[in-house]
Amino acid sequence: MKDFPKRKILTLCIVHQYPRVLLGMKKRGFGAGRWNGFGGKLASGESIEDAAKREVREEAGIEIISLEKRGVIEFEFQGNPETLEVHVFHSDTFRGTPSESEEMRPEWFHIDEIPFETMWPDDRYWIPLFLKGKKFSGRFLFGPEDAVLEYNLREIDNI
Ligand code: 8WZ
Repeated sequence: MKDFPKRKILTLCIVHQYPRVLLGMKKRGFGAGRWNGFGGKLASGESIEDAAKREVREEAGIEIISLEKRGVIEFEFQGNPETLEVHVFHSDTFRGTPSESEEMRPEWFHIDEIPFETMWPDDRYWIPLFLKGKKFSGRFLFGPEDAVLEYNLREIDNI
């Protein structure tokens, strides 16, 4: 008997070496066809930070050195009781050279040329805060075609 809406935890890591960010084109699965940071689900027993680093290693072929949690965003899809809780990380230091994986095709973007039209529709709201070094928390409700029906977003001092 499921009485409580399910929460699924996801990580999302954006490498930011001013004035560029590293994004990946998702090649298959959830979010395919969109540029995004690197991330995904936790493996069993794994911490959220370890999952964030592992996903970047698996998807972009680089080893994250620095990692800072910058945001937590809840996502809901209209008509679906499941909540996605995405933990957003900032990294500015890594080892290696980004390389394409089965999952993602990495590319650097100048911060003035972020491809918002080909990203999740929430990104245009929170990425400006992220790039200014702010911490934030928010919630987005998506409707048909992943349109943003409602959202809230606020800066926070402590995450
Ligand atoms: C997003 C997102 C619903 C949703 C999910 C994700 C996601 C998948 C894996 C990690 O995060 O990422 C962004 N930028 N918007 C919306």
